[in-house]
Order: sequence, then C-alpha cells, then structure tokens
Amino acid sequence: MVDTINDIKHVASPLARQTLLDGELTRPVAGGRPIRLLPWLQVVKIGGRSIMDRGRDAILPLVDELRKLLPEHRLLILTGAGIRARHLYGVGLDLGLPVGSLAPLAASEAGQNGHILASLLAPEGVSYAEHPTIANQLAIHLSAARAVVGSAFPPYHHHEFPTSRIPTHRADTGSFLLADALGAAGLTIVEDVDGVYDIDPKGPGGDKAKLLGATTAADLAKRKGTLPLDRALPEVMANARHIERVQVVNGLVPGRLTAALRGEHVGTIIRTGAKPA
Ligand code: GWN
Ligand code: ATP
Repeated sequence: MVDTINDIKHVASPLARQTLLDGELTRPVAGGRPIRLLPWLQVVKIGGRSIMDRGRDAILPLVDELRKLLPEHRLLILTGAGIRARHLYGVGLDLGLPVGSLAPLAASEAGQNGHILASLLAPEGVSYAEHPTIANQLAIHLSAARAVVGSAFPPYHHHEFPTSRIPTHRADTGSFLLADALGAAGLTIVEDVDGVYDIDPKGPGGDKAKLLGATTAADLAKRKGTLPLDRALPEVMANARHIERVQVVNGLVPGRLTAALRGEHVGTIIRTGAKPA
C-alpha cells in the first residue's frame, strides 16, 4: 500500500477548519471593515429616463456643470438605461425571455447613455470605460483624467436574481454596489425631481406630495408606494460597508449637483446601514 500521508499539502488559513456558513466562527476573521480602495472618489449616477432621455435641454447644462466640477472632484459618472430599456423589457417579456436575458440587454442601454455622455466630456480628457476596465483599471484611468464614465448597471447577466421578470438590480443598485465596494467618498443620484417624496410628485395627487428631506434605507424599504429608485437599492444599502449616506438631487436645476458634492443638503439624504468609521 502506498503511504500518501506525507504528500498532503496543508495550506495555512484562519478559515480552513470551519464552515463559512457559521457567522460566529467567521466574524473574527471576516467581520472587520474593508479598506477603502478609492477614498477620494465621488460617484455620480445620472438618470437614464430622468436626464439622458430628455436630450440636449437636460444633458448640455449638466455636462457644463460636470465640466466645472472636474478641478474640484475626481468623478466616476455612471449612466442609467432609460426609455429604450423599457421598450426592450416590453418586447422581451412579450416573447417570454427570462430575466437573465433581459438584464444584459437593458444594461447595454445604460452603456449607450454612458458613451453619449463621455463623448460630450471628451475635450476634458474624459472617456467611457468598459465594465472590466472599471473593475480592474479604474485607478490608472483616474490618474490620467479627472473623471471616467461607465454603465451604472451591474453586470449580472444570466446571474440576475429570478425574483421578478424585470431585472431587480438596475442602475441605482449598480451605482451603489460599485461606490460601496470602492470605498468612495460619496454617491449622488441625479434625477428629474427634487428628491424622494412620500408619493410620486408626477402621479395622481402629486401636487400634495411632500419632499422627504432626510430618510433611511430601512424607511424606504418599508414604503409601499413607488420610489424614484430601484426597489433593491434600500435592501443593498442596509448592508453597506462604507457609504453612509446617498443624496438624491434634481439634475434639471443648475447648481444642485455642485452643491451636493460640496456636502450641502439640497435633495433627499438617505442614510444607509453603514456604521461610521
Ligand atoms: O458595450 O454600451 O461592459 O462597459 O451588461 O456586458 O449587456 O459588455 O454583454 O466591457 O462587458 O452594451 O457586450 O454588454 O453597456 O455591460 O462593454 O461599448 O459583455 O464598452 O463588452 O459588463 O459597454 O456593455 O451592457 O457596460 O452595461 O463594449 Mo455596453 Mo454594458 Mo461596451 Mo460595457 Mo452588458 Mo463590456 Mo458588459 Mo457585454
Ligand atoms: P433609469 O436611470 O433607471 O433610467 P431614472 O432614475 O432616470 O431611471 P425613474 O426610474 O423614472 O428615472 O425615476 C424618476 C421618477 O420617479 C420621477 O420622475 C418621479 O416621477 C418618479 N417617482 C415615483 N415615485 C416617486 C417618489 N416617491 N418620489 C419622487 N419621485 C418618484
């Protein structure tokens, strides 16, 4: 009989002897706060439907504002998908496509909006960076330019959760996941409304809608009505590691984004579940 005992390789690891499913055992090793990869980065999500679909009247003033912000901030600008994705969902659902097929198709519309925005900021040295570039080479690109543009959608593709036939992890969730993973200084979500209201200010009875100056992810998760944000966002925010607050601002009002990036309260501030450092 061949004795194989001496050939067994032992890899030293604090997690080698325990199940990864037991939080009590993993917490001493995995419970610490992760490092911030890009602590000086400001992430800005630009709405697809609320801003990009409006064309030049909404986009050009915002591009001007972004241009003026470049000396002050280093930015990752992420774009949402907008109306073309809604059309895509309609056709795809009618054909019976699964959510994992619809997710990348909708994501490509977010990418298209990013390419448009990046073209307008190209004279400032700003380019669209692909998902793999953002994943692996964002730091070098931000060393060469003050800002980078990317798609706000997360690249779930066929891994999108089958919770709903419409992808649950869309542009707002993707922007938050990225900003938190990078340990960015902040995330600002740019919409066509002043922030989050108790009811849709453009829906029936919207003239009575009240703006929420400040709220929490837990409160938004409990609200039954519509939000100007992905429904999955409050759930993801609950487990945030770095981003303690997100501000939703109106990108149709010049100066709001600039004020938000300077730390002023000009929209709805949403507190996440991240603990202060
Ligand atoms: O195509 O506009 O990145 O940055 O989710 O995947 O569907 O891809 O399937 O690097 O990898 O359409 O081709 O497209 O938007 O996502 O990109 O031009 O594999 O630069 O090739 O994770 O841009 O694209 O749509 O973001 O959101 O080639 Mo696009 Mo998107 Mo480009 Mo990207 Mo998806 Mo890639 Mo990807 Mo796909
Ligand atoms: P995407 O980037 O995914 O294309 P978006 O963020 O640009 O989308 P919407 O998802 O349409 O845009 O969200 C903005 C809209 O949400 C607003 O124009 C507003 O009418 C609507 N809305 C619904 N409920 C609310 C609410 N409670 N408070 C504020 N706006 C709301």
